[in-house]
Amino acid sequence: MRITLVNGDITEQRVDAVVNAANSSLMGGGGVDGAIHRRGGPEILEACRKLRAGHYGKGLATGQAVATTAGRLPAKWVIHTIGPVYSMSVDRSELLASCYRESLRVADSLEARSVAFPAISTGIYGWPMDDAARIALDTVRQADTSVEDVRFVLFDSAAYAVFEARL
Ligand code: AR6
Repeated sequence: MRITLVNGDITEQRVDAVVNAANSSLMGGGGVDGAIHRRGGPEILEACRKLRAGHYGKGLATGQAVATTAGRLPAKWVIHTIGPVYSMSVDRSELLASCYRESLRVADSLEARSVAFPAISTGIYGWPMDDAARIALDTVRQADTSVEDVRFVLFDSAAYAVFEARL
């Protein structure tokens, strides 16, 4: 597996699957979730509504992942995963690692070979970037997956520098 880092916008990535840092409602939000729904168009929300009407009536649990169409994005699928909110008192690292593992598992089920990840939980959910980068890179490196190309798309140069130092 090849791991690459990009300083940019995940909605512009030409990959098989783009991972969304969503929330359990799957109904959209701010940050990368807002950007993906804006650029991808209403088809993505429509697909999320169908998931909620079916198997995911209570929403998606933290650490899990599920795929929808990517709508108008230059990707085939969006894999929505729910990162944990950072906590100083409870160690939720395993849930953050699970987001990466489960996303790759869903990617495998779609036969996706290239996947773009944002730095899950490092925005609104408050996870410190350095620790998030360690968990992201370790988990992806150790994953048993057929995905060949994993791209971490970091929105700003500070986040990029942190991932670069860890890689
Ligand atoms: N491309 C790549 N990375 C981005 C982009 C983008 N277009 N936009 C933001 N980031 P966040 P979370 C970075 O807050 O912390 C939503 O409301 C951002 O700089 O998007 O997992 C959901 O609905 C940060 O480093 O996700 C949830 O309620 C990283 O993406 C909640 O936020 C993640 O920031 C999830 O919070």
